[in-house]
Amino acid sequence: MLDFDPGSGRISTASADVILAVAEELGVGVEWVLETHAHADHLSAVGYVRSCTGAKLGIGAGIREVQDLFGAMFAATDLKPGAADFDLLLNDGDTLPLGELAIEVLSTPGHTPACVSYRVGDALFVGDTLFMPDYGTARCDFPGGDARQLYRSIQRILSLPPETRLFLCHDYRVPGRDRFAWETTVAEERGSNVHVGGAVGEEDYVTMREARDATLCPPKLLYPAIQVNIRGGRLPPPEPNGSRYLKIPLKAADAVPG
Ligand SMILES: N[C@@H](CCC(=O)N[C@@H](CS)C(=O)NCC(=O)O)C(=O)O
Ligand SMILES: [Fe+2]
Repeated sequence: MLDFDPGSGRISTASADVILAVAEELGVGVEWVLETHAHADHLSAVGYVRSCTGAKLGIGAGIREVQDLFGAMFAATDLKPGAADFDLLLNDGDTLPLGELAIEVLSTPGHTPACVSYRVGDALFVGDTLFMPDYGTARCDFPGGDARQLYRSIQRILSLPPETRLFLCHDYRVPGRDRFAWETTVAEERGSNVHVGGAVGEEDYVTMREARDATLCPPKLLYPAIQVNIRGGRLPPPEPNGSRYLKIPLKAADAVPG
């Protein structure tokens, strides 16, 4: 991700550079930069990584829907037609070569329409679907989100072999747990995920998820993140004065003059 300070508008690549340095130390090339979805809480560094490495940028084909929803909200007329800000629009079952391995794409929408997971051998990168068993699952109240769809995507993940290792996008560290975590297994999620573990049915899940979502605040970086991430990590174009801006759609009380 890009480091972003909303107060000053300063954006830096320090965190991304740490990852690029690891690749360099290992002597490996970066062939693919694969997004699990257009993140709504941080600015993606994929554009920067792509420009440093020549890697191809992939994302779920549902990004077209996300671009339609948010492109209109931000009047982002510079979006390239056909989601061409991305090199690859991935669909369920697509595979990408990775040395002697292959990366398999699983469509896992619900948190957003573009959500995909990536399977490499017994490892699955699940994006925002499941979180650690003690935290639960992703929210479904962003535009295009759907709790029923997420439930079905999660059932698909949980039907994989129990020993499948799951790598998560976020860990919100529940109170009482002092360490961050990023890896779990299908067996652990099936057994004890607080939202879907045991035999939670679809209707109960949807009721719970929608009730919880109604209590959540938008992520602090929602608007900045979305404007960069639907552009494949590209900043918005400069205004006539040469500066680039991130917009905030206002919801002002009627009494406030416009
Ligand atoms: N407080 C966080 C919220 C981030 C957030 O909403 N995360 C999403 C994933 S992008 C989520 O699914 N959260 C689940 C939850 O809070 O229950 C922020 O401001 O960034
Ligand atoms: Fe997310």
